[in-house]
Amino acid sequence: MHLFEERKNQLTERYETLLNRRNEAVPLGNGVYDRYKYPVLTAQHAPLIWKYDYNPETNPYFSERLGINAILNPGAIYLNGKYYLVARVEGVDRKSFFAIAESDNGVDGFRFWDHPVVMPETDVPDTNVYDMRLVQHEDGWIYGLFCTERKDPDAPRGDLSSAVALCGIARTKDLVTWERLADLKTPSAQQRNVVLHPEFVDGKYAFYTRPQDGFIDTGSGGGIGWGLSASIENAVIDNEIIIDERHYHTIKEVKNGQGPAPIKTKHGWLHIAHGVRNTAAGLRYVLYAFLTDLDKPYEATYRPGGHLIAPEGEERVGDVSNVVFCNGVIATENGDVYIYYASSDTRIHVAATTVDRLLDYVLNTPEDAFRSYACVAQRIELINRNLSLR
Ligand code: M1P
Repeated sequence: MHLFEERKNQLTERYETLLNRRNEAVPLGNGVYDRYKYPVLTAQHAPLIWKYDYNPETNPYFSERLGINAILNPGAIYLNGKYYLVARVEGVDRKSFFAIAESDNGVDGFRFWDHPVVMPETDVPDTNVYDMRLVQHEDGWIYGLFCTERKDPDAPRGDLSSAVALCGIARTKDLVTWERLADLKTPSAQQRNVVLHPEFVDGKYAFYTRPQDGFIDTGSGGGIGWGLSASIENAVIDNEIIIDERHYHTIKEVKNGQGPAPIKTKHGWLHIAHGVRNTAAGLRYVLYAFLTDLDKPYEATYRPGGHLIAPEGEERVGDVSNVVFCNGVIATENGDVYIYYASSDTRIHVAATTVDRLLDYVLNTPEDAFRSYACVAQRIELINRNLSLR
């Protein structure tokens, strides 16, 4: 057989085997959630027609023409009985774009649509777009909020790294056609990890923000912010407050950011966020959870201490190692929850749980005690209660 045909057939067979692989929950987790054995999306899940030229005349070796480097940080939504991920797909040219993969059960069988999302630009073209948060808003639209990154126009000559990160906003009814709205304006010079709250608050659109001084460093501020805007077409936040601050010697010492839009529960809004601390090996990103008041989503009511999910095993290694990051979660009508998280900016995993299990976690996990002595007292209190029960 001709080399072209042989490679095409073998690669197609390997691709279909990967997509048809069943996933399985890893037994005996921590009781809060169950990790799954295999990532749900990796660079190898990118369709072959995205990468190879299928014409033997112009591609006799059946070689990749447009490679894919990583698939990470997906927004997530459950529509008409299907699970959709709007993944961040990063080409070998470093540019990210959005593409939609769908599954019937949320834990395996994710298959990309043939075409990536065509995200319209504003008058100021995006250099890179990534990390979409999908929100089914009560106004009837599905919104996608994402980071739009452009070269810093004030960077000194020769500085080719300084960038400006802002929140791009687009909306859709079907995930196919997207209407781009104006970028969010806030008092902060830079924004990442901006999320739209699913309901109006005081009759306005409500946003979780993450103000920062520089592109990488949050600078003197940071924390998860909050602000309201009367308009979504030209969204402007005049007053930005911090609702979840960074804290010395915690998992969110260096920076933090809202994950997906919060899940509405009978006890309040359930949030998943990421916290970052510095180590000798570089930044370490973990996920944490907290609960806010149903009527005042900007007021925290429960803050379990420590991380909810930290990178483990192969999750610890990738393009940006020691990172887990979540901007997509699905809560179904029957209370099942699927947390989609990327590891080390390379691949996407799922952890399965329920609203009840997450509520049990946030309501009953002690807050961070902030000092070793106080943490020992917390643990001794647990041990003593257990000694009388075992
Ligand atoms: O590399 C880890 C993450 O870094 C950024 O997140 P943050 O702004 O909170 O530091 C983002 O670029 C994110 O995409 C990335 O996963």
